[in-house]
Amino acid sequence: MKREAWDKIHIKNLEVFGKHGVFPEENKLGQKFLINAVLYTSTREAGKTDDLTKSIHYGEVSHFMTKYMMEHTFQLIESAAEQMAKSLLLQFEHLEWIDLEIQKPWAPIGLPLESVSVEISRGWHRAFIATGSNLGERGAYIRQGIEALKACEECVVEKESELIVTEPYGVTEQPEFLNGMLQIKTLFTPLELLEKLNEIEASAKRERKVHWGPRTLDLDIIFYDDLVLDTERLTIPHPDMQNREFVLQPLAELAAWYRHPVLGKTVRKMLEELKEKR
Ligand code: A4P
Ligand code: MG
Repeated sequence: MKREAWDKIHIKNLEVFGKHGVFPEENKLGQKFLINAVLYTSTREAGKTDDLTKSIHYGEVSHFMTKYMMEHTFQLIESAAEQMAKSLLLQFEHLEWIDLEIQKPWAPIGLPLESVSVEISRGWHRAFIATGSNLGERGAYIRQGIEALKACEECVVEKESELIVTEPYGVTEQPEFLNGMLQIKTLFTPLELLEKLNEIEASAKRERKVHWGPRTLDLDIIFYDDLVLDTERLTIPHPDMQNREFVLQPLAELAAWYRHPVLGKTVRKMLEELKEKR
């Protein structure tokens, strides 16, 4: 869901005392900070039932932020905002997205400014990750990959497809593959997610030798929200997914209705068309 589509809870000018700053006296004496937060969530269920547990307790969020700002010391308000936004997103179940502003009204720069502040926007993204292996203990490598993603605090594995045995595509002179699909939510940017996946592949002793060749573990990003990204290191959606039954079949198990942001077709439609071509 797009950020604009969520409901919002506003916390305005929460005053906290902290010791963040690049000057030693700031870390020693401390000063006043003001926090503004917009919490994106769905208040619909809480609104209908009058049940606080279905929403985000803004009192708890305010106390959490106050404590966080007091217990940590950062040089930069950029870091304070970044780390606190992450902790809030991990802590509060119904929090999908947050706009967080940290103001420093007494910034010691020797000039009469009213205030300086940093404002960031952070939240959960949905991504689909294709898993593949055609060397050694294929199932164990894939499970190892899934466990590594689960162990990473920035990622939550929401759904896993069945693993299917597939004929090699591209370079056909190689063993059969085991393929699957994961739906995750993640706080990582697309590039950070790629780096994490590469790290997990490397720990499964993957060696990049032959393009399209055999591998112990392959983890590809298929979709990331409805982002369209073309860079040297990363293409999203995966540029060849519509031609790969070993991607579309497990993806259809999790999200047949998902519409490709460039081709405009659902996963189910792409899979049907591919099967017709066979
Ligand atoms: N890269 C760009 N976009 C992406 C993306 N969306 N997700 C870059 C992941 N990586 C992406 O990939 C090379 C580089 O692609 C990455 O470093 C990243 O910067 P790689 O996995 O190192 O190289 P590769 O796998 O040898 O090449 P390629 O083109 O990624 O191969 P594929 O597409 O992974 O295909 N047949 C069956 N039945 N099942 C399979 O799983 N897999 C392949 C490999 C061939 N045939 C197969 C299967
Ligand atoms: Mg790959």
